[in-house]
Amino acid sequence: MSAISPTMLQHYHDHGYVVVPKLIAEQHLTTWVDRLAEIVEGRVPPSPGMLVMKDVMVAKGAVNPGSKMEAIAKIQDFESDPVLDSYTTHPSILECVETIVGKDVQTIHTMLINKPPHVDGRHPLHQDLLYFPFRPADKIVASWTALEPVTRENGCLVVLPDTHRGELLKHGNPEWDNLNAGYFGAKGVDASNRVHLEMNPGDTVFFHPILIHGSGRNRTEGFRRAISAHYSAVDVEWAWATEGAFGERRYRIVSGDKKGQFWSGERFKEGGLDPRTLLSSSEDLKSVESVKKRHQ
Ligand SMILES: O=C(O)CCC(=O)C(=O)O
Repeated sequence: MSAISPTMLQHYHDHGYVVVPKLIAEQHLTTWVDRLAEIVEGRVPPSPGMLVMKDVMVAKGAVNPGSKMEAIAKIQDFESDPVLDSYTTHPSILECVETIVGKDVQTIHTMLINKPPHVDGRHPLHQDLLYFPFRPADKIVASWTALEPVTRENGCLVVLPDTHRGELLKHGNPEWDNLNAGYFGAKGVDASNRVHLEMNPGDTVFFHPILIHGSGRNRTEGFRRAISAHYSAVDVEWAWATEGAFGERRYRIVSGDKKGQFWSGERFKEGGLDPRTLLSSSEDLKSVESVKKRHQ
């Protein structure tokens, strides 16, 4: 049975997000953190298609990390790693996802965000729909699970409630000195109503892809780690005119009759949206290209 009650579902529809306390048991969280360590410390090779991304301040030499773990900003696209993928297919997560977007879902993105101490590590306020070719937006949802206590001090998620009812905004580099590649900020955002989501290990927030959100700096000596995936219903349409800056990707169906198959809808809609028009400058495009290159 889904951990999202009708009242919680109403909260999601009204405000664009809902936090489900203690959704994931501690033993799973430990497994995923241990796997991160194995990959980062070179004891297990990154699985095919996985991007292990250094923090920009470490990459620039502005910070000298005290350990390999302190150097990493995130792991992206971990679905070919069976240990991390057990998050993507965790029954409690899938039940909640289906409660929100309907039966039969596929994964469209996965990541483990590390946020080490001593680096900037902030994620500007943005909308995830910027990165996804599928529509309608209501059939997409993010899950984000705290792997350790997540507080204002260590850079918890920040959301702007109700903004999921707005439009997808233009995004760009907010001109911070140390912004990780591929991190963009939505333009013209009023952040005065922001809510900080402090969470305990295993707590999971589900949020809408138009909800404006981001995260703060880690001001502690510890890590702030979270594991996250995006899902959509299988019956979505491709809205982009191009394959987009993040390249060709296969979308794996994780529930329903077609479980294990890949999304087979038509790509590249004629007259559709060119996702590059959502970025405000060619410099921003270069930043996306650099992520793409490292991913190949
Ligand atoms: O975990 C974080 O710090 C921010 C994650 C996020 O907002 C994202 O990747 O879209």
